[in-house]
Amino acid sequence: MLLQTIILTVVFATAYAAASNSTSSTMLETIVTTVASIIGAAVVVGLINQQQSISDSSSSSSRQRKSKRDDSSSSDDISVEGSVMVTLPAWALASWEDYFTRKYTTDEEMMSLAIHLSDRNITEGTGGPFGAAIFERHTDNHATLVSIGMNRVVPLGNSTLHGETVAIQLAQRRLGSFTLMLDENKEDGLFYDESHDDDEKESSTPRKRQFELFTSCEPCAMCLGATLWSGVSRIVCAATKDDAQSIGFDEGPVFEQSYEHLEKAGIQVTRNILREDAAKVLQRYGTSGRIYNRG
Ligand code: AZG
Ligand code: ZN
Repeated sequence: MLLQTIILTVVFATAYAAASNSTSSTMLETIVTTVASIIGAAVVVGLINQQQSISDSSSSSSRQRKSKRDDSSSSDDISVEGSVMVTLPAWALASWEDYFTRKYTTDEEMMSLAIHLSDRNITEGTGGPFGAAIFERHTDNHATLVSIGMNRVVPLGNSTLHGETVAIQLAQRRLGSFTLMLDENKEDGLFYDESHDDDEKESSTPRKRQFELFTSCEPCAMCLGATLWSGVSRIVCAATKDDAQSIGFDEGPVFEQSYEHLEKAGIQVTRNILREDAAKVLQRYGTSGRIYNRG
């Protein structure tokens, strides 16, 4: 700004001097000189402004990048380098209303949705043959749908987007919490008020909400871990790890002890619900679908 003021002052002074000193030049020449000086000054000032705004924006975005690194509580960074998109395919969004308004009570009803998602994902070419859904179980035993997921590894170029991890991420996003271990009163069920004495705690401890993960196939090693950290209180599986491995998928280090670990952590495990239906979907994919593994 200082530089611009100096330039304009010099220009006006030059123009004024030209006008007052000229004895030989005509009035017309003086006017032309003045106008040309002003236009020249305007161009110079414009160039300076442009240069300043470029350097301002680059230094503010580098400031922004730095502050994102330094301050984990800052708001979302939506730059390509600083964000990841996890999306459901269009057909799933189109069926959203239908899926969410259905009545769910039995394990079979809920698992049918997870298997349907795995099957449709193959038909529509929107990912691998795995589907999942998270339900909230209510005290009268009926359940409501919280989120759905299907394998999105190849279409979204992201090896972590298995059916289970997509459903977990969308459920947590929807509930605004990094854990599904929530209680009826608090948004984040991890922390109880320790100022209460034990008697009070017993009578006033709010009921823990129950979220259940249904998956069309037993989880791989990654999804076992994701299930543990997700805060769900139950996992229900259809096809087995062997069914997935029989068509070429590598499910990683998953052992019977892995399930025991989940149980010890308070996560109820139920397996083989509609296993044959889910295994048929895997078989259908196995004949023509892309098996991606480490290679
Ligand atoms: C997989 N196994 C399960 N259970 N779910 C997925 O999305 C998978 N992708 N690869 N193996
Ligand atoms: Zn997985």
